Amino acid sequence: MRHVKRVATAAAAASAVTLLAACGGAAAEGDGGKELTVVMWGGADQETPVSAGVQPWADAAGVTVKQDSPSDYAKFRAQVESGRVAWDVVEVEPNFAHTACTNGWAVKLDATTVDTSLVDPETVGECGAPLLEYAFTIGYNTEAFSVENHPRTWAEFFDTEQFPGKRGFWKYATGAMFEAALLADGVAPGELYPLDIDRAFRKLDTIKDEIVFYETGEQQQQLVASGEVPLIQAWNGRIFSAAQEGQPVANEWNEHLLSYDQVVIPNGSPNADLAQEWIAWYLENPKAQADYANAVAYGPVNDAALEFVEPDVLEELPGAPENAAKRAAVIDYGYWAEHYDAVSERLNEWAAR
Ligand code: ABU
Repeated sequence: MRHVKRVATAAAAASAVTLLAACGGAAAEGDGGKELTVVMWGGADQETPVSAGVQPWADAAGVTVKQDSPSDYAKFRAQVESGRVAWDVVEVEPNFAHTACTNGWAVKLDATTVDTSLVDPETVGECGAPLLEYAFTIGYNTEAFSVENHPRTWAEFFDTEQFPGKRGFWKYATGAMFEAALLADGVAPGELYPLDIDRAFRKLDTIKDEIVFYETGEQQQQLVASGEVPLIQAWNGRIFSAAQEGQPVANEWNEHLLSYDQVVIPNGSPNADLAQEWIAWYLENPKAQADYANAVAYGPVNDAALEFVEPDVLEELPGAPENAAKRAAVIDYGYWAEHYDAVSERLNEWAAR
């Protein structure tokens, strides 16, 4: 994992906040035992990072793992501001990790517990530790489009005459729809940032009637596998795991956009010390990361994991040489830390029109 772009430490916080008392979370420990509540993006593919990446640590440490989903930035902030924090570890995008850290919604990684030297420093924030590397690919339904004849570029993804049917995008501004629209409109990959949002909206206007937004990874898989939305801007691992289950879907890697997620600890988490311990364990455990990669084909964050990844899965990772050669760009989360709120507001208004 060597290709990501750090969130600029100087990036302005996207939102102002009045932080209420951050102590004394609301989550009670059921039977007095140790608990850790983990929040990710939901669906079957949340089971794997938990079973491979959290449970072995929990079994050894005598901790009961609880889960919630999907990650939700408004809920995260509301929990912290109300002082009633039920979540302990939350998978988020790096721009949110940065914003949460700057505003005091997330706690800093404890350097005496968490050894971040084990992973690419570009992926580490003051509050966020990397969990996985992934790519926004062109996901397609293989019954609607063949391996030989499907969109291979974002320009073709936007071409509804040559490739008819609905197009799916993640409903969040960071879901890479703006990057895809600009690439489709002819912007050179190296000149994507700062994003020309007006130009991106003009391009999105051209296919607006065909756009379907998904909220969770599970919806993404259902929409493309059912053929309801035969073309979707996808998370590569969701398409990989659906294909493994026999669903008629495939990733087109050409012009993919590289990304990664981090985990953060909400300020006021009732089990923040355990959360720090788990993060430390995860970064130190290549086998756990490899088990996760083998199931979902997301890139591990500690390169030592690669030796435990199955050869056929290695080829499906964003860092595989053949895939990496097809990369259009790396998502710039420094840009997004600054612009997320404003672009989200515009996106919501545009979608509602
Ligand atoms: N943001 C991508 C998360 C990976 C997944 O849940 O499939």
